[in-house]
Amino acid sequence: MDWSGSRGPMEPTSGIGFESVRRMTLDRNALLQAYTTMRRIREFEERVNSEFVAGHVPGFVHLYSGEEAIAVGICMHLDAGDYIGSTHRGHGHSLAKGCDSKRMMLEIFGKAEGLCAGKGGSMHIADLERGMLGANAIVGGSPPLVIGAALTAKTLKSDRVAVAFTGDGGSNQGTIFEAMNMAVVLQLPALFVIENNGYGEGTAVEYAVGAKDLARRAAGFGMPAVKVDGRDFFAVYDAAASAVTRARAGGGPSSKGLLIQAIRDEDPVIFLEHTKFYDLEGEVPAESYTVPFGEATVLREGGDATIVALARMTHVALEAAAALAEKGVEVTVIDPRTTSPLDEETILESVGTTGRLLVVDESNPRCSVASEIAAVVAERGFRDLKAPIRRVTAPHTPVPFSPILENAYIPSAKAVEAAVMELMRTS
Ligand SMILES: Cc1ncc(C[n+]2csc(CCOP(=O)(O)OP(=O)(O)O)c2C)c(N)n1
Ligand SMILES: [Mg+2]
Repeated sequence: MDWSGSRGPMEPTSGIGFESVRRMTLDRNALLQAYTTMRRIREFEERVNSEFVAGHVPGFVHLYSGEEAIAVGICMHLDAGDYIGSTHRGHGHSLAKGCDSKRMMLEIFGKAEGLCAGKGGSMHIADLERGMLGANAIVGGSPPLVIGAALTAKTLKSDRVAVAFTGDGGSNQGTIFEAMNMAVVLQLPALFVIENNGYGEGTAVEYAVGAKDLARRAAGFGMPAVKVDGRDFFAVYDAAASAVTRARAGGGPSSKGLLIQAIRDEDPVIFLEHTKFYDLEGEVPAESYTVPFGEATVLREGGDATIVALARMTHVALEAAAALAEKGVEVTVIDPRTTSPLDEETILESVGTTGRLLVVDESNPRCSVASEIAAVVAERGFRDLKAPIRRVTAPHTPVPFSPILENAYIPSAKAVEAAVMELMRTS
């Protein structure tokens, strides 16, 4: 939310939006809710202020007067289970999120019946039952907490979102940069609301922000941002509608295939990522999709031999298969995709047709997946075999350091091709 732009921070907004067609999207009840919540925040704080001035309130208080439309415009899109993290100016956020005003006031007075048993006061009001993770005396404190909540929401596969409120001054803290980056990288259902009231204590935003435009910073993290007049409830409400919907739907780049399946699985999953895949490019569906565990994929079909290849070795096997085809030898290439569970049936079915099996694995041969697959076929498909099972693996030695030796160590397409030819000869 930004007050900067053509108008000065404190100039009144013209056409504040009440005649706007946007108004039509809210029914009477919603309009009343918006108005009464903003009004409740203002009156609550007027009382806090008079009590503070009279010396009745321990500690310090920061008021949210004039910013009510932000908290209410955002929080009207949130459900009880959604999370918010607030600033040192947290009364408005708390009330907009549904915290009990009486228990908030008791907290501000340091009473045992307060929301935090009177231990926190104004700058530490929290109500976990309402998803209010807390006001923060530490400027820039809420974004890291909020992405933790967003990560919880994502891990639990809930559709909850988490909103971090921060001031313009707070937006210069390293914590928010780290949180924004992590939110994009981990695809978290998080929303960052920068309440730009023109000043961080006595320092003008024009002085303190190198980029001049706070909203444009978001592009550097790969996240969309909008800038709206934070005094215009309707503008905030509209902007929040699409932002919250996007966060709830988990917008942005996402994990796909086996990785997302692994993340969603209830059991612990070991996901082995081959760094040599990082350079590979290929077409993938735009939307997120899953690949079930225990379902092999047949990458190429041929009747002479079956190659079961693991991970990057699928590419090596396909290269060998193309070379073999030129020699008139047609092979099936199977990628099991997962080794536990292992799709034994697809492998056995293919071996039933070809009668020959070569397993290609980049690991060492002893106690390996290649040996396991060989054993499964020996046990369950022995009668189909026309030739002894073969394996092409790394040697039974540690990985050599020298790049030349390492290249020789990793199974090559040539080695795979030679092994298939050997299979053809021995049958
Ligand atoms: C880490 C940290 N540094 C400094 C302070 C002192 N401090 C309290 S409020 C404030 C200004 C915050 O400005 P902004 O984020 O724009 O919030 P506003 O008060 O304008 O709503 C500062 C620097 C603090 N509380 N925490
Ligand atoms: Mg400020």
